[in-house]
Amino acid sequence: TVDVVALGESMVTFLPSRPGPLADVPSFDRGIGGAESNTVCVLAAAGHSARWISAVGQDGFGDHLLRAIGEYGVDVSSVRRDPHRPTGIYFRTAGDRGTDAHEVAYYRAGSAASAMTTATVDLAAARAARVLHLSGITAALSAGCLDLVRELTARRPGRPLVSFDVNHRPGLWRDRDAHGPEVLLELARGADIVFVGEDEAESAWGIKGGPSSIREALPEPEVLVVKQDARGATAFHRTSAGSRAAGGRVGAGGTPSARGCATHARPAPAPATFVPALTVDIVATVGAGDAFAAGFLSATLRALPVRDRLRHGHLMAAAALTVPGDLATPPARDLADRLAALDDTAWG
Ligand code: KDG
Repeated sequence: TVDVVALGESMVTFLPSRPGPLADVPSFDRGIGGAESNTVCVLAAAGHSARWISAVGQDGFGDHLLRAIGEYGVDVSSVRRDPHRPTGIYFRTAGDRGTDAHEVAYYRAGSAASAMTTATVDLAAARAARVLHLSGITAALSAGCLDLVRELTARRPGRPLVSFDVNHRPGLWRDRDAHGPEVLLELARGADIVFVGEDEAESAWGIKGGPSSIREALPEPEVLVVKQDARGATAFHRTSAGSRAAGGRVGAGGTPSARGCATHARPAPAPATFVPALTVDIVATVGAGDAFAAGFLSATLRALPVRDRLRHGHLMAAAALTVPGDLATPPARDLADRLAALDDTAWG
């Protein structure tokens, strides 16, 4: 059993050498991306044992992803090599520094990862974790991938704590039969920890009233984290008697059996905790949500109070916001020092 498993598609990413529309960018730098592997790389860099589960092609891009993600200390031994399908890639353009006007061009339809199903993925390896991190992107890739996410978010005895980042990508749902927003709500209801953007909840689900309205629509998860862009984030954490969180191996969860046998008779009300974000000079917002989830989960695994989970999330997000690519992973010691150096006034 590892601290955290993340399952999802990763891609080789191509970052523009200068701002401007895709048609005008003359060259690109290679990076790696994929929301779930981004999260698990940051967690591994923070000292957690971590595994990434996916499929990549039997090609050079697949080799590169396995090597690059492995170099973060992530176990990639459960990633399947598919001889018949390619590794997905994507290109990104950039707005001028500090603006987030960018386009994304995916080349991932028919990729090795989009062909993942419950039959091809090692489900036991996915479940052998304290936390299993998933996102709505996987559900959008294919009917087989959606079944896989449904299987892993089904409440059953002994499952790990399931973390779900909604990650609504309208472009990926466009050609699918399933209706993305409804599916994402259904999947989020099955998770223990849910991350969603306030703007995302409005665009996907039409929820306008901010964090408390989102919580009303999504009372089931033990922990709901609403990200509010540069302002901060609000977490609802149900801890009182009557909830499934009767204390356990990780801070946000109960014992596996207590969690797995969840009846959601009536969820106990969850108090809201708001922590403002750190102010940074933003280079690119890509990967910030993934890093935020990593910080929050890292602090959850260490059973820290919810305020500190949010602080860790903001700190990791701040690092990702200040680099052009998806990933910025300062060494664990550096992070600990930076966190200790921030007194309460830094958080507003
Ligand atoms: O969160 C960053 C991701 O969006 C990026 O790495 C690409 O996973 C990706 C996706 O599917 O959009």
